[in-house]
Amino acid sequence: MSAFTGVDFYEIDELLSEEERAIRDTVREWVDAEVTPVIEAHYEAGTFPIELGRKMGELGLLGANLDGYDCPGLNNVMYGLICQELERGDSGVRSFCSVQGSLVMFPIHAYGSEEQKQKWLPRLASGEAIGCFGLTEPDFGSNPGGMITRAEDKGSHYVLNGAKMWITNGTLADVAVVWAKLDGVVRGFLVERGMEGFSAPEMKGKRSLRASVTSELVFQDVVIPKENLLPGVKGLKGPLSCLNNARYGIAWGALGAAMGCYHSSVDYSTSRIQFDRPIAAFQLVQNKLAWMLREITKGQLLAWRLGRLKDAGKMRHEQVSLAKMNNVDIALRIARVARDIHGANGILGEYPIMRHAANLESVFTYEGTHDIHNLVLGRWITGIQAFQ
Ligand code: TGC
Ligand code: FAD
Repeated sequence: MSAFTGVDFYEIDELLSEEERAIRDTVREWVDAEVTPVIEAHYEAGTFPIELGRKMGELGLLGANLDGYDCPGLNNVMYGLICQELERGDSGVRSFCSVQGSLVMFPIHAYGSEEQKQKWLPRLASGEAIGCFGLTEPDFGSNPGGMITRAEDKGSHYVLNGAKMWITNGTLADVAVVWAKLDGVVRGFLVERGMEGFSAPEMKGKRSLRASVTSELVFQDVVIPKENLLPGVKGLKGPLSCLNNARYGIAWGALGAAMGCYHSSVDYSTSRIQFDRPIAAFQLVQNKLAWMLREITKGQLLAWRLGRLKDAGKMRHEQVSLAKMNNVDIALRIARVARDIHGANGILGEYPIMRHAANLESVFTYEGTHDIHNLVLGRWITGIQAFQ
């Protein structure tokens, strides 16, 4: 395949600073050099390329938009561009970065005690430690407010009981940010690897996000020291505020997967000959390519504007919902059209198409399903919640 040089029909590069472009290009080169050559084998084997996690730390990609505690302190557009390039490699690689930075480091940074920040943030930023985020339960996915995982205050410590499911990086994690009810109120707890009664078995049999570890978290009378409670937040807005950051990154990341599919489709269709002509010469194929470019361009403008709003401190969570929902939706549809353009070859692991398509099925569901985001927008438009 030809080298990927970006998709920039609307000269969006002009809207980026020199530093933003430089960071994107560095990550792009790294993905081409170190992710693309190994990712298909990991996908096939159902393993996460753990060494890439550490490298992401070395490159300053973990917690990239956080300040202090050895975090890189980049702006949110830079963080978005990082997610875009990582997900062009694989959604599982971007997931690792999203979970570590937005779902583990962010809540410790925003809601943790000084001791918690000192203990965890530098190690998480370097990739020396891995984190996970436990919100979803077997019976509470879209409706996390119904969670049954409970902490009891025993005076000198808490005792945690319950289970989480579908937790990215769970089995690998040194620290789990676990959301549980304490006296009926959702609170965040730092559960550490090795605590008695805590286990994190890996979930097997996924046909999507195979180059990512997904786990259950099981808590049986786990003794949690008092200092492991996140002191700075109470209620469901704690985990939901973390999700805003991760969903923001996904809005950019999905564009990367879409760009990978588009790039492969242009390459393939200009070289594949049928009826004595490259298939790109047929109007129907051109229509598909033009549609892909149209949707990617619109998605880029959404993500860029959202990033500027976030950097200005003006981003509303409903705006994140719109961008996550739209960009994942178009990426998934682009992956399906790309599979069509590649004909039978489109089902082979030699091309990234099926991997992206299968991954995006998870991305469509996690971090709020497509329809949950529709309902968030519906509530913003009408003032009426239609969740229940
Ligand atoms: P609701 O009454 O709307 O809100 C409860 C409190 O939270 C506040 N709030 C938010 N705060 C910050 N950001 C947001 N996005 C917020 N949305 C709501 C709200 O103001 C309220 O605050 P307060 O002070 O009044 O208490 O809550 P609800 O129970 O009606 O639920 C709303 C709903 C359905 C939108 C929410 O539960 C939801 O988003 N559900 C989807 C669950 C979800 O996204 N789970 C993701 C799990 S993590 C994951 O998937 C990681 S994948 C990792 C990877 O990348 O690999
Ligand atoms: P459900 O909530 O059961 O939804 C099923 C269907 O019903 C969907 O189409 C949904 O849109 C629809 N639906 C639900 N409620 C309504 C309603 N009120 N109105 C209309 N339609 C509705 N979670 C974590 O906490 N941490 C993680 O790290 C994490 N990683 C994940 C990794 C992977 C690979 C996957 C697949 C999931 C991960 N999740 C994680 C869980 C993810 O967030 C949930 O799967 C997601 O929130 C949806 O929950 P559910 O799967 O239980 O689906």
